[in-house]
Amino acid sequence: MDSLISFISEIYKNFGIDAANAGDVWGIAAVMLVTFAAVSFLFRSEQAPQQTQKIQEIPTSEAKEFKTTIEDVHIESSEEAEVKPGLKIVEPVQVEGPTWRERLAKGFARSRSEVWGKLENIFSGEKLDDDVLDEVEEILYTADIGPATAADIIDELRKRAKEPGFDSAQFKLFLRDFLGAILAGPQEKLDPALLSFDSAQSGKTKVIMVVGVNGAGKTTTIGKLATKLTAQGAKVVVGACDTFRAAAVDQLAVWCDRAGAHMVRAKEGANPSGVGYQALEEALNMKADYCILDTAGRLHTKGNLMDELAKSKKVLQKLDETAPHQTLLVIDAITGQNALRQAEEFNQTLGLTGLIFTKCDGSSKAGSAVGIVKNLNVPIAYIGVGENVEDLNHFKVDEYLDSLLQMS
Ligand SMILES: Nc1nc2c(ncn2[C@@H]2O[C@H](COP(=O)(O)OP(=O)(O)OP(=O)(O)O)[C@@H](O)[C@H]2O)c(=O)[nH]1
Ligand SMILES: [Mg+2]
Repeated sequence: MDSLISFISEIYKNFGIDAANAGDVWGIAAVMLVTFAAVSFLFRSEQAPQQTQKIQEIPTSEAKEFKTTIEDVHIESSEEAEVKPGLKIVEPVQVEGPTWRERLAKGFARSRSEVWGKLENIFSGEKLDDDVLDEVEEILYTADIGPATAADIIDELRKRAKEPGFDSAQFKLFLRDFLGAILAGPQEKLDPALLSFDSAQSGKTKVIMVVGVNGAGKTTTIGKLATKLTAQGAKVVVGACDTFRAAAVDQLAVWCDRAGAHMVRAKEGANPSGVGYQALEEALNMKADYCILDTAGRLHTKGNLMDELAKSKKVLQKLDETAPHQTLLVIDAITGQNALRQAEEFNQTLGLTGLIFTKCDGSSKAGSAVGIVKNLNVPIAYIGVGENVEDLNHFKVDEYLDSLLQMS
């Protein structure tokens, strides 16, 4: 033992440490051991984030067959979600901000100034003769309500113009009633569970498949929707089926993290239907109230988007033959009349149960909702007027028309 102590003392001396007796030798050794343990603990903590990011950094590969994809799917709890540098995420606003009515009015400002307000100006002080009616018709076309609806309005206006005292206020009331009649019918088909969560009615997992062309606002809307539903006490699972680019999945992860929703994600390039299947399986195991699926707006393969979405729907039915219970099409209001063609295609392939109009704030085309609802006979579930959680709300016909026509 003595020779061991003198051997260690010699080593200490080489480092300039003077250990006079056996107590000093063991004391110094103990201090060194504790220091080493603390340094290695700190070092490991710094490494940890890089390890959890690994799964997101696997490069895109060819799309794999459904079976293999299931194995690729990585279940990620909201706590694991991370923000990648450069990712643009808008901070949610505080509830004390503007009311929904104020947001809607602000959102429709462009539609009013560029379209609906002009109608009022043209009409005021003028007789509703053929020239004025031509002008009204021209403006209605720019409102994107659809040529057939615009023509119907003009036909009706010709009759009403002959009525004594038909002034601009009556004209606005007429427009509100006319457009309201088109929108109200399909709204009756809307499932109330889409609008708010009722814990007394919970029991079966509701599967909501969200579709739309790229950039329409699917991911943002799902983030807002998940936030609203979890705030009402619902258990929500979100499936990141858009495996086209990693940034899209990261964007969703941030929303889910904030919402307290459970997210199911896969490696970039994995098969979307596999992710949907795994998300629903996880939602059923967790007895979640909602399973919301964020789908791709375009594919990384040359495959057809509609075929892929139809396949995803079929795969879900292996777990629940009634799924998806809602297939919601997100439409960017800026798209105007082109949105009708898109909506028809999605409806034909998937049988849409609802529409979500986004970006009504950045566009003068908020009227396009009328043409699409009329043609598809599908209700509008939600309307978006900005990038924050509070900028999404249930669609209500009266609110929409009052804001658009500045009725109150
Ligand atoms: N002004 C405004 N911007 C919105 C609204 N909804 C979404 N956005 C923005 O539109 C952009 C595209 O939204 P995403 O949610 O990524 O669209 P996406 O359909 O998921 O797009 P892909 O994943 O590429 O298919 C984002 O910058 C959103 O912040 C809205 O109601 N108003
Ligand atoms: Mg997206």
